[in-house]
Amino acid sequence: FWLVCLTLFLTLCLDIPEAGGRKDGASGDNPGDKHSPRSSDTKGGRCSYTFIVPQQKLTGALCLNTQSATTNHSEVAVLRAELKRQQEQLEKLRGQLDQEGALALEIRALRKESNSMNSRIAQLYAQLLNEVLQKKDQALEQRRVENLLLNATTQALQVSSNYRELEKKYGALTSTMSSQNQFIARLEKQCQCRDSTHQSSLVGNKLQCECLKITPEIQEGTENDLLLLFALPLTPNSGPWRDCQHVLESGETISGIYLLRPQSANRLMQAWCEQSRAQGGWTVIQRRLDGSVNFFRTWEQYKQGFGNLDGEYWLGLEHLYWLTKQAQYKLRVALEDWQGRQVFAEYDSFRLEPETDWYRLRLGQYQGTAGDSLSWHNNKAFTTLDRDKDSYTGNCAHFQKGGWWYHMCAHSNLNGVWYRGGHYRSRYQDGVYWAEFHGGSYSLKRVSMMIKPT
Ligand SMILES: [Ca+2]
Repeated sequence: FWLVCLTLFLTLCLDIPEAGGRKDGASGDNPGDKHSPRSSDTKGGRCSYTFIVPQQKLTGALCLNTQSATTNHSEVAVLRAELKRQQEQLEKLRGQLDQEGALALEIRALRKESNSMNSRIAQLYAQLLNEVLQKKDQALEQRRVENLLLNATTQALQVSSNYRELEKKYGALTSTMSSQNQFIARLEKQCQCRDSTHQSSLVGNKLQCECLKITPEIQEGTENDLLLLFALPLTPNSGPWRDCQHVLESGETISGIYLLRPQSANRLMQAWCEQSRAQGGWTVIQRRLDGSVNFFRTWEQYKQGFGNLDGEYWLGLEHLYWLTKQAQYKLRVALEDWQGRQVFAEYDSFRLEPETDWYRLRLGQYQGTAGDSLSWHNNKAFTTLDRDKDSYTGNCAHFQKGGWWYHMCAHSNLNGVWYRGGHYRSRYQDGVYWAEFHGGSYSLKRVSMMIKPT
């Protein structure tokens, strides 16, 4: 402001022609005396001041009151001081202005920064919001899965309790059955049933079934219970037992089909119990007698078992594993040729490793009349047409047409092709044979494998 005023002041009052000093000098006065004041003529009355311009280059301006005729040195000093003060003030203001300018720049920079920060914050907020929403979705999904799991667990519990209930019913039915049997026995006497001394269990069972139809008490159970009842083995007492030795010890001395459940096994199975030969108590695990069942089968079938319990069958490797796991068992192999000659091979221990070890055979000491054709297979894994675990380059099961604990390949194979008549003609050694008894090219008539706890 002071700068502006001073400029204005100079503009208004500087009506002196250029180099006014020169004019004054030309008028004849002493040009060297720069301090001597001069009164102006005030032509035109435009300005009431007269400027005294020094001869050397002018660095500032002096304005003196022309009204007072006698200006002295002190007035000039005062004016100079005033000028100096104003100049100082001006400088100060300029400094302030500079400072303010810097401040303004700083503020602008800060504002810019703040703007960019704002946009960054907005971006982060959007991101956060998105994440929160996602989390919420995940939580919902988790809750849904948890609910599903809970439902499944409830259902499993329900099934389990149903199963227990069924087992109870089954037990009750068994006892009913037992009392029915007594009732039937009395009826048989009364009706003078033709064959009161049962020649075979089968005839006995048929009689039971006929009598059951006419017994009113049996209809107390539901239809399902009856179905369950008749699906079970046709023996007077329905078990399940640990094995056929257990069956025998329970007083069931008739050979036939029984329901078994090995200890610590969660599966039920049916097997033929041989109760008359070799002191009884034998669980039959394999049998051949008429070639009615094809033994050229897959791993899964050998694992689960196949065939007919009252004819040719294979009990199943998994069943065998569970059976032989519960105690020490011995194995008896009974063989009969086409001339009716019967021999046997017994091994004082017999068990299988689990499926993870391919049901590897663990066999004890041999004794018997057939000759030892199985020890060569001891510690060998089981091989089927679709799972080659033998030591031969090819698959022995392909050539011998049945699953066995092949080595390279076999001294015995009771799961081969059942050829009628003994000696057979085939490209491969694929009959039902026991090498120590009649060699590899003789297919035996009847064979069975049985186990019993020692
Ligand atoms: Ca092989």
